[in-house]
Formats: sequence, C-alpha cells, structure tokens
Amino acid sequence: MADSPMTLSEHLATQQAYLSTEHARNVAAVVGRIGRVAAVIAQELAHAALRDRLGYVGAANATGDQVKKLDVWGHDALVAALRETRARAALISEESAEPVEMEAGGTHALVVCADPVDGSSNLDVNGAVGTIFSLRSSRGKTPAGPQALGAGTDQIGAGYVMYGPATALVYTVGQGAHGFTLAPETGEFLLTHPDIRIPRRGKAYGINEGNVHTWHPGQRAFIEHLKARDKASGRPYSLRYSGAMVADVHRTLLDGGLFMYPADWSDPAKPKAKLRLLYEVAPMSFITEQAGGRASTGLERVLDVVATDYHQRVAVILGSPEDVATADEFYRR
Ligand code: AFP
Repeated sequence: MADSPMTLSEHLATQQAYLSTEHARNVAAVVGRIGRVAAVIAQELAHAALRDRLGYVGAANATGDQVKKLDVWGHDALVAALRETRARAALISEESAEPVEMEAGGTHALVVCADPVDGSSNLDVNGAVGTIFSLRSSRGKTPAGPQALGAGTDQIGAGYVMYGPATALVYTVGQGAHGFTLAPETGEFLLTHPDIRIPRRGKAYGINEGNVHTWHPGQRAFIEHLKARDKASGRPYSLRYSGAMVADVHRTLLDGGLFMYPADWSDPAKPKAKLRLLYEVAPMSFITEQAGGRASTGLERVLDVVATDYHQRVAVILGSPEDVATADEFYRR
C-alpha cells in the first residue's frame, strides 16, 4: 500500500535544516498555525451564504478598498491564531493600517505580513479566494512591525492558501516551493505537489485587460505579441484571469505562463500600481522564483524592491522565466 502522504508539519520538520537555528522552530510554528486557521477559513467560506457572512461591512481598509465581512472575519481569525504562539512578534495585514504588535514574542519571533482574504471581489460570487503570507525576522526588536520594511530578499518564508474546489497550500523557506492539499475530514494538509517546477514557457497569461489604456507602451506591445499567431512559439496564448491573485498565480505555477498586474502609466512621471508589495507581490515572487520562475516589475526584479511603507504598491509580471524575460525585453525597447 502506498505510504500516506507527508503532512505539513512533517514536511516543515524536513525544512528545518535550511533555516537558521533561531528561526527554524518559529517558522514551523507560524506556518503550522496558518495551516490550521486556513482549514477553519475554508469551512467558513463554505458556509458563508448560510451564516450571513457575505457582503460589505460598510467601511474602507488601510488602502481604501471597501471591506467585506469575510475580510474582517479572516483578519480576526488570523490574529487570534497567531496570538496562540510565541513565534510571532507582529502582523502586518491588508485589513489594519498599522502593524498589530504582539507582545511576548520570543527573541527571534517573526513578523508576519498577510492578506487574510485575497480576492474579496470573488467572495459574493463564489469564486476562488486565498490567503497570502510572508515571514520576516523581527531581529528581536520592539516594536517589531517596522522590521518588515526592507527588500523582498529579506523574507525568511512565504506561502499562500487557495480556497477553490479543493483547498491548497503552497509555501517556501528558500528550498523550493511545495504544495499541499487539505484533507477536509482530518483538517490536515497533505503533500501532493512536492518541489513545484514551473514550465519554462507557458500557453496562457492573466491580466485585467480592462486597464489596457493605462499600460506602459512596452506592456501593450508585449500583450499584442502574446496574442499574435505564431505556431512555432505556441502563440497566441490564452487569456485566463480570475480576479484573485492567489488563483491566477497557482495556475501559473502549475501550468506555466504569466500573471501580470502592471502599473497605471497614465502619468509616466508617476506610475501607479495596485497590488500590495509586502503581503501580495513579494511573497508570491519569492514562491515563483523558488519554483524556477521569475518575477519582475517590468523594470527590475521584484525581490530587489525595498519596502518603505506597509501598504506600498508595486507592479508585477511573474511566471515562466522565458515569458517574463520576453516581457522585460518589451519594457526595455
Ligand atoms: P482584493 O483582495 O481587494 O479583492 O483584491 C484582489 C487583488 O488584490 C488581487 O488578488 C487581484 O489579482 C487583483 O486585486 C484584482 O484586481 P482587479 O479587480 O483590478 O482586476
């Protein structure tokens, strides 16, 4: 009989060797907690319409987005889960303007940056949503939140949960990206996609084409290139876009291709991006690179971008390395 797949906590134990001793136990504790709260969030999503949890709370969050009831519920559930361990020092969340400092964190406690419910616009239409998280060192500092400000290369770990037909969790601590599937009957995440390797080139791209008029000329030319008919290079690519970064990145990691959310270049002197660096783009870029992919802003490697604000926004083009390289070429022209 085939061995039962490894659980998330068993797999985290195998990753300890790749982490500094001071962080190893804390990373396992925090990712383990996030796995457990993700199983609860999956349950809540499945019952949301039955428990009057759909719709808005009637207020805006730190970045001006109208907040859904499940955004707040997801944030509170994550805060409560993180408070149950001493492995964390602070949480930077899409739903909180300032860091949520958490006392009694150990010396090497972690700063967690998270989008508790990514893709909120999909919630009321039963579309796929997710949770995105990034782990950084608090360096033993108090307050710890400001320690999250820095380059994406400072991340110790990152991951996401996708709530789709199945609930999937993918994480990295810098030794490849590994995928798990939730067994609803036990609430355990089991290893189903060890060491994910993104194809070098894909056949699909994800972007909100409604913004085409605001794009950098290189971005527009690149999309025209993907749409042009050329059998030899597998073009045209198909358009696949879900409205939730987690779902679009998950598809891209497994099937190859691209997920893009370029900046608005209506005023070339001040390009305006949408997606948030610390708890959307930096963690997804770390995971993508660990799966053999590439992540660019169009002008530079995402992981080299230094965060100076908790809710800073940045453009992103991520996915198959050869496809992202081609996109960068179009931006340089
Ligand atoms: P929310 O989490 O606020 O719903 O935003 C989702 C998101 O940040 C990201 O998950 C999507 O890729 C992107 O925004 C969708 O944006 P558009 O609705 O502008 O296409």
